Amino acid sequence: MASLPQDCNNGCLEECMGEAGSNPVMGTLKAKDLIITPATILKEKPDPNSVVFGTVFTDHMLTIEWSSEFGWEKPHIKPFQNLSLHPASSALHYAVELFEGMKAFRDVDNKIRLFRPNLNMDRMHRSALRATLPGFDKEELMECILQLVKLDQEWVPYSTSASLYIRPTLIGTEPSLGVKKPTKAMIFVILSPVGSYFSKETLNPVSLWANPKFVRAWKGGTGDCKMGGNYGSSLFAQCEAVENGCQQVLWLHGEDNQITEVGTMNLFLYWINEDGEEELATPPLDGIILPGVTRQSILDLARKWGEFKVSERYLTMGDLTTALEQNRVKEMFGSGTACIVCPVSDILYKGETLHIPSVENGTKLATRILDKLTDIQYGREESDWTIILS
Ligand SMILES: *Cc1c(COP(=O)(O)O)cnc(C)c1O
Ligand SMILES: *[C@@H]1O[C@H](CO)[C@@H](O)[C@H](O)[C@H]1NC(C)=O
Ligand SMILES: CC(=O)N[C@H]1CO[C@H](CO)[C@@H](O)[C@@H]1O
Repeated sequence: MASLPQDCNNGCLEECMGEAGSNPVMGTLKAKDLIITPATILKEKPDPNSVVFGTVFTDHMLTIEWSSEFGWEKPHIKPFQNLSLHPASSALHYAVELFEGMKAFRDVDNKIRLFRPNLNMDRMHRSALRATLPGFDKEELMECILQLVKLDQEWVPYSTSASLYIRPTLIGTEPSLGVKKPTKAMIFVILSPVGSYFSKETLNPVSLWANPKFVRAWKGGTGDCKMGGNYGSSLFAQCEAVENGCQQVLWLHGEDNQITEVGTMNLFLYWINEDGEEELATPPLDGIILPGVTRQSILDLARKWGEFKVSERYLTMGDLTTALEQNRVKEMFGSGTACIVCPVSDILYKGETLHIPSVENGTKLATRILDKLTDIQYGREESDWTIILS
């Protein structure tokens, strides 16, 4: 730390206290100011089920520049192109950066839907403030994103197993090596067609590697924000998981080895709890858990069903091993936008493989959730959780 140049004795405190982007005389983000420069050459659209996740992009992108001096500039939809950045840009040095992940779905009548995008905008705004990046009008950004998807609507796969992944990003572009709140920033949004995660009939289960020597997030940290640094620093553990024959990391926390998340997914345990109650449990949002839109949707659904207890509670490796010994575990699964639900089959922990009987128990709950959420996303069921592109 000592070697990093610090600017905090020349007015940083004052600067950090100001509410970024809130000065009414400065430019505010407005969708009606959109400048659209259409691409002249359109790319060939691939078969979404044969592309590797996140490697193919559509014809257009959205960019919006910000400075503390002028606020938000006019949003611009333009041909997909490389960014030109100052090499000192703070996103590149200090990970002053955050992102979102959401999807657009095409139904059998060719209507295009987004799933609870307001929750992504809320989370993006929270991440921005935590990263000292500028705030923005969430509805206006949403409208700009809708216009981008509309322009590239032919890229939303004609398939109810594929979708168009939307990646909003906000980066600090401060052209300075000083570790400080950026006075320049940029939002950009890119789109990528993605295939189905599963071959539908079978929910492929994953094996997990649980080793308390790595920690994903801690109280007071940034694990509850989708900030880029959280993910770059998780790759080393992910590589060890693979070296140990597992597919993903089960992130543990604390002396009691609390179960927190799996890879970049939230985690659910469906079991008979210590008190003999049928329960769907997921760790509480105490600052170390990323508040997933899928997580929230699963909690909302299960509470509405009212068929079993639904809890946001701590779960430790000890709780899990005892429950496994006593045959009380029904299913365990991860949740996220990419796969919706992803059953867990095994956990490698302290040199032993714990088998989770998700598949033996029919992945009944995971399958029910998957069916329900995909019915909503692909318009087989009308829901106020989706917005339709007009
Ligand atoms: C994005 C993410 C999730 C899942 O969030 P969704 O909004 O459901 O896609 C869960 N955990 C982590 C660490 C994530 O980055
Ligand atoms: C972007 O930059 C890379 C690396 O220089 C280059 O290979 C690629 O062709 C560029 N892409 C576009 C769309 O200009
Ligand atoms: C709680 C529950 O239903 N557990 C069952 C899950 O599957 C295993 C293996 O088939 C059974 O032994 C459990 O009873």
